[in-house]
Amino acid sequence: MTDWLTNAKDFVVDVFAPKPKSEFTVDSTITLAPDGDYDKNGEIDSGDIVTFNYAITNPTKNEYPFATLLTNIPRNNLNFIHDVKGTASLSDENDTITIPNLRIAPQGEVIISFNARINYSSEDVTISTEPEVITKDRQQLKKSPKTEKRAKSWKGKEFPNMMERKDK
Ligand SMILES: [Ca+2]
Repeated sequence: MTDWLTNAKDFVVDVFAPKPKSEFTVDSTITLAPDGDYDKNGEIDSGDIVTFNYAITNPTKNEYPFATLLTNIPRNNLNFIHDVKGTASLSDENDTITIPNLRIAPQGEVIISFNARINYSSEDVTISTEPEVITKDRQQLKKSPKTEKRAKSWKGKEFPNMMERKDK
């Protein structure tokens, strides 16, 4: 193999080799919840239920007891927070959602998710989260970029009958 080709191959291997994570990270996604897509169009609309998912990764040797995940979710476009997983406590005070009392172990990972229904709205609304993890002394460990999704208005669709009784 010629030198330039060997060099090129080494370069490619180096670029694509998985690198061990060394930084504290917090990632978020917003997806349609299973069975949350009420109008079955595969898109997020007002009235649908979405899942907020968070993955906190701590590759360091430090333990963070009593850490808090600030979702920075604007709470006003959401209702019916349910199906909370990965945490025993969730606060939806102060118009946002906060997950307190997390124990983040050294080289540990914390996965949290919950579902929320998007309010019925005659306007398109944006739902978003900008996750941030702070220590018990309120020092910032990590703040990640905002994840946002557009939820379409119910205009032009049949307005669902909220009073419909399911138990008849
Ligand atoms: Ca939908």
